[in-house]
Amino acid sequence: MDSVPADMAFAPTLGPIRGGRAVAKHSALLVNPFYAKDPRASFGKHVLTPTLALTSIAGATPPNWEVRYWDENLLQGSPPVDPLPHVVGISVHLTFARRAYELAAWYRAHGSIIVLGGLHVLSCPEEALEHADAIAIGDGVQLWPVILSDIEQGKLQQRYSADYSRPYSLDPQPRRAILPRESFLTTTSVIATRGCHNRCGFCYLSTEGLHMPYRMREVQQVVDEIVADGQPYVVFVDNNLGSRPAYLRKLCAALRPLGIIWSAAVTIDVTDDPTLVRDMAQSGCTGVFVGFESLNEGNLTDARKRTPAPVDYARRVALLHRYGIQVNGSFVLGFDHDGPDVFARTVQWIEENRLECATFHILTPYPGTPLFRQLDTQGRILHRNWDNYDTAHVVFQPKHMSCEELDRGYAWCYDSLFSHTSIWKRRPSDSRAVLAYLAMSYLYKRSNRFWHLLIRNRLTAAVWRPLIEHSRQRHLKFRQHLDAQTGQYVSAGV
Ligand code: B12
Ligand code: SF4
Repeated sequence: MDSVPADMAFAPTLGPIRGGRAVAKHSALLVNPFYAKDPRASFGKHVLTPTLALTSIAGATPPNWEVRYWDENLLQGSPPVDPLPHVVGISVHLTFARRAYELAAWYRAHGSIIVLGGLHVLSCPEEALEHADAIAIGDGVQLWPVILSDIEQGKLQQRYSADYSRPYSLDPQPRRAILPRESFLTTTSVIATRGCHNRCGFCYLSTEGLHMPYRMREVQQVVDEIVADGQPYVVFVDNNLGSRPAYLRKLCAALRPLGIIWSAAVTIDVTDDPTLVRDMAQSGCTGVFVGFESLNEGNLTDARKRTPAPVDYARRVALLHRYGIQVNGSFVLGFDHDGPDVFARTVQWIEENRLECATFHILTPYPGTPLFRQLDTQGRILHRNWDNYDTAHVVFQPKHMSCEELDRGYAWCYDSLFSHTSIWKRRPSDSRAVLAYLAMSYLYKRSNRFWHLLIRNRLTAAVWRPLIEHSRQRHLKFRQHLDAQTGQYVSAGV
């Protein structure tokens, strides 16, 4: 395990308050606060693509306001105060809530107006309100222009709320021009759908008070955004791009002529229809992030996750591989049916099925979810220090193992998966794809010092762009091959 460089473990120091400055009228600064990085996971994931929250809000900013962006995780030091923003909008997730509040206090002391929004504001509005001039509960795209207009008119309220039932097509395009383009693998984080057909008890989507019906954007809107940003690789940040297979098929048809490559989070039932998997591959899908969560059916039933049975996961993974789609499996550890054997069983399964990548999470009860209520009622919540609710720390008492066992088991899973032996075991069965797989695996999973260097020096895009272009070219060839053999089994492992 790599050690964590100081600037990835601790937020930048905030300088002394220099009062008496005039705010720059009609200027807004949008901030993504710092969070500590897990040394066991890849640092690369933090600069894969930006959160879409702030670019979406920037897109909804009225034209008479100037808007800037600051992401503390890009390691460029202390956030800007010169010129002093009139309004500072900060995104709050529970893992960086404390930092968001520190930033709020700091900017407030300088004289800016503080607006807080994001998932944690929805889960814990009273807590957030103590640190803000105004809070936005729910969809910031609807609320942000109203808040700015109220500030202009001197009638700012403390709370603003909007649910997610408005037609998605009414949202303006996110404003990606505010991003430092050199700092991300790709700036095209894009969203096509909102919500999910499931409501798993541990997922933030089941937070009390969150009303997020499944919504799909016009396919053409999505395509226009992708074309406008001009990047070869697109990351869909949807909770589950595969919730409506008919929509996904339509989207694939529209993406196909663009010649891009893309990845997305889907549930494994996307493999119910092999022709949909083929359509995904032919439109440029090179990787999917799949929440398998657990290989134990009891855990899935307890979580109320509607999903194919774990015994059928292997066949489904093989189908994705057959169409050259890499699988990053997400596994949650510490459910009530998990004993100390869960770690070795999970890693063994991942290796047997040659998942190119996996992400492990210690079960984490997000406030407001059914899981939180259940564990709280059972007296199993250990503390409410949100900093550690990052799925890398044990914050509840597991049923069939000790907290230490869960903590050690989690670390062991990552150590095993990122080991030379495991990387080699999971190589694609097509020998032509092995070299590219090894290069990507080593760069992504075993180069955290290198990532630190790239991020600090804003070299992420410059270094990754040739690799992405190489993958895209390989995929275009693979697609030709698929086109020629439509309906047959192909193993390219791109
Ligand atoms: C991209 C992404 C990442 C990126 C970047 C995250 C970042 N903060 O910079 C990376 C890969 C680094 C990442 C890492 C992690 N992530 Co993440 N991530 C996402 C993902 C897929 C998309 C986020 C996004 O762009 N959403 C789209 C925007 C438009 O929606 P939104 O954020 O809710 O914003 C809206 C409102 O909340 C509000 N709003 C938000 N901010 C603001 C600010 C203002 C001023 C206003 C007015 C309004 C407002 O308006 C927006 C428009 O409606 C979400 C899942 C999802 N689909 O949301 C998970 C998600 C946010 N991640 C999650 C988790 C758990 C993590 C990790 C802890 C996982 C891990 N162990 O690695 C890490 C740690 C990072 C951290 N501490 O935040 C959870 C959070 C759960 C929770 N209750 O907090 C989510 C919800 C996934 C899930 N289903 O569990 N993540
Ligand atoms: S399937 Fe995934 S996104 Fe959907 S509710 Fe469950 S955990 Fe959340």
